[in-house]
Amino acid sequence: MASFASPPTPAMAQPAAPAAPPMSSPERATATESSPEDALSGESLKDFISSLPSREGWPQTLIQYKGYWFKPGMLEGVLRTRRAFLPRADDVVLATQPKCGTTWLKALAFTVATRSRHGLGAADHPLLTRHAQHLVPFIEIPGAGGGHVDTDTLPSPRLLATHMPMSLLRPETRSLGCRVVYLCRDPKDTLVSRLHFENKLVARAGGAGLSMDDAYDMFCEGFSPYGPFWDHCLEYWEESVARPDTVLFLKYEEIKSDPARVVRRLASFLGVPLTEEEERSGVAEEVARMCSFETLTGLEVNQVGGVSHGNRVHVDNSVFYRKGEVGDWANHMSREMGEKLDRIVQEKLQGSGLVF
Ligand code: PAP
Repeated sequence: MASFASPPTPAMAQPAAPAAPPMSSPERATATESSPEDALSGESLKDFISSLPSREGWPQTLIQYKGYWFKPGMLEGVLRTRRAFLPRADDVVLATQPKCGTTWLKALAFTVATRSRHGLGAADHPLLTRHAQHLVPFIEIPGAGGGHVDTDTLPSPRLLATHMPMSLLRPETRSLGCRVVYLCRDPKDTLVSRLHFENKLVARAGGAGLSMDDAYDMFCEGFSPYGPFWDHCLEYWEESVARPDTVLFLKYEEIKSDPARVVRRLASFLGVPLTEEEERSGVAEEVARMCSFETLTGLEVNQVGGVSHGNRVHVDNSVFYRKGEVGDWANHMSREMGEKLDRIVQEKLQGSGLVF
C-alpha cells in the first residue's frame, strides 16, 4: 500500500449557515442509498433544509433528516457530501459520533498510517506542530481542518473523518469496499463531554449555557447533534458484524485500557501491520504515548489558537481536550440518571450484541 499523506496546511474557509424552520414527516434511511435531494445545491438545497422538521433545545436549532438530528450548517455539509464527495476504493474513513474520541482516533490513525514518512521520534512530526483534528480532514465539515480542505485534491490513499451515520455515507463507500474505523464511547461520558463542549462554545459567544438536566432529557429522547446516539452506533456495529474486513469497530474505553493493542489492530486494519522489528523496538507503545491525552495536552499547538467557522462559531484548539477519562459522568449526573440512560440504550441495542 502507498503511504498515507498529511493534508496540506489549508487556507481559511467560510462555510455558509442556512436558516432552520418548519415541519414535515421524518424519513429514515435504511442503507447507504441515493435520494432525490442528493442532486440539490445552492438555494434549492437551502430551501430543502428549510422544509425539514426542526426543534429547539440545544444552543443551535437542530434539523431532522433521515431520522438523525443535525446543526443546520452540518446538515448542509452532509448533503453537499452526498452530492459531490467521490469515495475512492482505498479511502480510510474514521467515523465517530461527536465527543466519542475523534481527536484521539485521528491522532492514532494518522501516526500509525504515516510512520514510514514521519518517524516517531522526529522533531518535526506533524503531531507536534498541528492539531490532531487538522491532520485528518472531515469530509462533511471542510472548515474544521484548520481551514478549507479540498478532499478531492488529496493524494491516495486518503485518511478522512466523518460524523455522518453509515446510512448517509455515499453508497460507493460500501460498494467500493472503503475501510471504515468506527469509534464509540459510553453514552453517559459522551453526553457529559458534549455538554461541556457546547457550553464552552456558547460561553465564548457570550451566551448562557445548557443545564445537565436539560441536555440529559434531550439525549435520552435521542435528540442530540448526530443523534439518536444508539442508532448511529448500531448502524456501524451491524456493518462491522456483516463486513469485519471493511469496518473496524472500537470503543473509547478499550483504547483507554490498552492503547498499544489498539495501535496494533489499527496498523493491521490499515494495511501497515507492525513488523517484528517494530514490535521489538516498542513502536505500538510509542505511538500510544505520543497520542496520549497527557502528551497532546502538553503541546503548545493544542493549548493556543483555534478555528473560525465563518463568523458564527470559533472553536479553540484546547476545546477538544478536557479530562479524557472513563466514568467522568458520575461527577455530573446522579446514579439514577446514569442507570436510566443505560436502560434506554440497552433497550435500543437489544439483540444486536452491542453493549456498553
Ligand atoms: P469531536 O467529536 O467534536 O471531534 P472528540 O475528540 O470526539 O471531539 O471529543 C473530545 C473528547 O475526547 C473529550 O472528552 P472529555 O470531554 O470527556 O474529556 C477529550 O478530552 C477526549 N480526548 C481528546 N483527545 C484525547 C486523547 N488523546 N486521549 C483520551 N481522550 C481524549
